[in-house]
Amino acid sequence: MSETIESLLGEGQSFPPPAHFKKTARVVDAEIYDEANADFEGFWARQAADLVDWVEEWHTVLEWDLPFAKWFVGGKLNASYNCLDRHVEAGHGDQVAYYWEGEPGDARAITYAQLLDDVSQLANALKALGVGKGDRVNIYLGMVPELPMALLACARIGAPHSVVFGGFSADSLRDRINDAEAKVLITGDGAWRRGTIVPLKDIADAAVAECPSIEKVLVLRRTEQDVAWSDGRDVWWHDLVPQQSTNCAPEPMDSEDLLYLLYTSGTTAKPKGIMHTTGGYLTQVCWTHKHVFDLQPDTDVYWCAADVGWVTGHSYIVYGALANRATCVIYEGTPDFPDKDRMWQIVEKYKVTILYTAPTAIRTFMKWGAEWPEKRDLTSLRLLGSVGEPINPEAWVWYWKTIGAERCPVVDTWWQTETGAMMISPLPGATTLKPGSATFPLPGIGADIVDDNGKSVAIPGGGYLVLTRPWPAMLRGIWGDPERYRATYWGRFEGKYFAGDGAKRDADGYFWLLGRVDDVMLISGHNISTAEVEHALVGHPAVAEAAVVGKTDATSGQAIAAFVILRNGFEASDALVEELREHVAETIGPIAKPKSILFTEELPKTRSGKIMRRLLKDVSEDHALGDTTTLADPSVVEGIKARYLAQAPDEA
Ligand code: 6R9
Repeated sequence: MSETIESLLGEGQSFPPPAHFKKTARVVDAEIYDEANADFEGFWARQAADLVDWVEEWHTVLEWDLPFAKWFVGGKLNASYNCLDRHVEAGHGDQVAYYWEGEPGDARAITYAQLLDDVSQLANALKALGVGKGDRVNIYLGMVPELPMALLACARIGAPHSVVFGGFSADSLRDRINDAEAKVLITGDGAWRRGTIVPLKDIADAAVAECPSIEKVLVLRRTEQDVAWSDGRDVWWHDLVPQQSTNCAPEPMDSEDLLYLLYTSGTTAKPKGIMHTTGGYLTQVCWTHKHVFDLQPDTDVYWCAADVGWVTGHSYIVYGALANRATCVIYEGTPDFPDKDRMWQIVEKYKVTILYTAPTAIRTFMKWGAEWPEKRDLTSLRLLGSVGEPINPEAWVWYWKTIGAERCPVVDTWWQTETGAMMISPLPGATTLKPGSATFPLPGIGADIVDDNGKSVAIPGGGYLVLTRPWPAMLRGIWGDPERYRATYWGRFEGKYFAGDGAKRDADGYFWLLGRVDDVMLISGHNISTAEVEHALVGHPAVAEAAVVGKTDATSGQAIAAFVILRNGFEASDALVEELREHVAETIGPIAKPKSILFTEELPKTRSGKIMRRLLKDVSEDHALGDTTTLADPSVVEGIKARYLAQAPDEA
């Protein structure tokens, strides 16, 4: 296996689109890039007209008052209409919108017609609770079908939603509700996670106790344990929603009306309420979903395995996917419940053709071993996607071989909560892939790599990733803080959006993402990115996952502290520590050798799989731990800290 990987990773290894894939692909040549770049406004205007149904035409494609953009100005539309009604009107009411798989093994298939009825009833229920156009609604649920329904019901009546991921703490929920000044909270009694109940209602109660703006709490019954009740404030979903009419006219919204707020993933300090509006957002999520995934709505079964509480879920489980009339799979639970082949069992059961997941998941599957996917029939798959972090070439190749059987293009999609939609990504019928590279900016997207002075870096070369022109799904600001918006994204390089990521271009102009630049370490005067060292570590056969941070060091300024998860079948030992240090020295150079390596079972991550390096830095510096409320499992970092201090007391 590792020999094959080595030969696949050999110098210049690349993967042209497979002939069978090209035969039916939507885009097979590069002309579209030139056409879009010659006139990006015209390109997006054509997509908006083609892909989206408007109640009223726009009069101006783009008003650009840097850094404030307005797209399709004067246009009116409704996102929920675009996701539901128009498909039912066109005769596709019986097509399944969502195959939902509950963690305990229950399942539902919801057609577009059914979903339209359900969303309309919920929209009417929200109105009955006093929600009007422009009022914010917070949503705090597990991965149940009622979660996408809640987003769409809000969109239907023009109430911006703010989804808080169902794994967040009461404090994070409270802060987000208060920042958005939401009027209603939609939650549930609980959510299933690895066979246990996450007590959503208890957490919500603790949060709402300190949220003066909340008037009503709508509660879905899912896990059925007893919950505390606040009469007058709390309303059961099953008491209110089913009695509503299934007719609810979609509210015509201005193209620039707020569709939702989503608070960024929290690898940085105070969460920011990222604002997304309606017309431009819908246009770009539709276009990218259709072309990057090469979606064939009549035959594909599409599974984005993210959580709806992450931007990936908003754009590619809900808005982009449904606007394109995809048949989608959603799964409630964790990939190892009841066993480590749950994902593959679901692919087999629904004959999934397109799978979109995160590198952290892929590395976990690698760690569990190929025997799990090999037990299942995965021959329905035809395209694989990756998002959330740089995907290391070993994981890419494993995904390509073990899951895709060397048949399915792997699209690595770079984007952010702030960009709203994919920005740098292959078009699978046209782009020759290189494992580990997100390849090129999509048609119409302007991206560049610049140095400290904002000057474009020659090819090949590396620096800061910037976006050079406005794009339709771009954030419109930070809720309540236009100055912070300008300073955070537009303040560093004049006239350019700074993404916060480091990147390099190889001699062929391919983009390689290197992770957040605040994750760059300064070792004896050299800039070394955490991603580079982590890539080197996971390139060793014993390593499943790795995270590194720079800790203060008297001699080198910073020294590298590494945290490593081993693959099944490998034992932690001092000899292995030495071997890994040598391995990094050989791969990158002696300067990048980790000073310490701690073997661990888990790493502190957000639910979207991003390693929270600032917490590992707190560990390595023996500081009090910073805000851990956005962690998927806050206990992980406490455990690591205890072992780190026990292993290296003299260094801490
Ligand atoms: C969609 C999403 C954004 C940050 C982004 C970057 C990292 C996402 C990536 C990737 C390398 C990819 N990131 N996709 N890095 N390759 N394909 O993840 O949004 O949660 O806001 O995170 O994630 O660092 O800046 P969000």
